[in-house]
Amino acid sequence: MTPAKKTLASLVAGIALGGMLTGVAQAKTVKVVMTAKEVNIPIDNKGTMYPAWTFNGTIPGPVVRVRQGDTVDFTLINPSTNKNSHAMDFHAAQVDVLKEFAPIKPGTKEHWKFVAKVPGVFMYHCGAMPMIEHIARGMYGVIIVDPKGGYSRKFPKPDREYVLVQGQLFQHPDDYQAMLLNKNWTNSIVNGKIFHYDPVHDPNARQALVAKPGERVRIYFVNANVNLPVALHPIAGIWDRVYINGNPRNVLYGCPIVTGC
Ligand SMILES: [Cu+2]
Repeated sequence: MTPAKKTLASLVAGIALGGMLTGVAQAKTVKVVMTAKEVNIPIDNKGTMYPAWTFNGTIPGPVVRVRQGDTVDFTLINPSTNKNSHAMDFHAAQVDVLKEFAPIKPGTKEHWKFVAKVPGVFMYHCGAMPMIEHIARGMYGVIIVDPKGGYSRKFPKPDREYVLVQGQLFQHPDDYQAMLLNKNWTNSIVNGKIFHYDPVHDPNARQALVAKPGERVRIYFVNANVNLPVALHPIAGIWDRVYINGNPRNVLYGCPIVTGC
């Protein structure tokens, strides 16, 4: 197995978050608009292009962040330039799967709302068929639902936050039968690129996760692999606290590896 094929994600980087949770606040409505884009994008640090399907043109799609109790006012646009139907499935939403999550054709758009009732870090993804191909090609992302009570002793305020989303890259992007059988996958990607933040294994890597000594860093991790679990391990370190699915009530202490994601 090559280093690229390891599912042990080297913890080196991610999408830095700016908006941090502060005190208790009133519930609000958060407008989110996403456009399904079938585009060629670089899949590694050298710039190798890949025929991706995306939300807003990137893998993963944009991070959505709301507070528990907020209403997400969502619009999905599927431009007429696309060849395929697309959909949105927020794992933070409790709605009618046949209605809100239904696919829409190119040249159309849809609008729906949901209340984010449960705190945590949730995947979102396209649910159009073949779903495994839409996800493997890049139609996934993260919604963070901050707890309505704010920070606490059990859920202390971090100094830095990062979002890491792991995906699985397949040799043939349109061979969904191989994806179902977990065949012909070639690389793990973190936030859309092979060795994205890993200058140890890739001299072309230009980004890394940074932190000063003594800082508390919170990682929001989502496994968007279509057919593999992940064992997320900080090399030469131990997770101080792990919140399963990002819910502050699901706290574990002193974990070297997080499995079952
Ligand atoms: Cu799709």
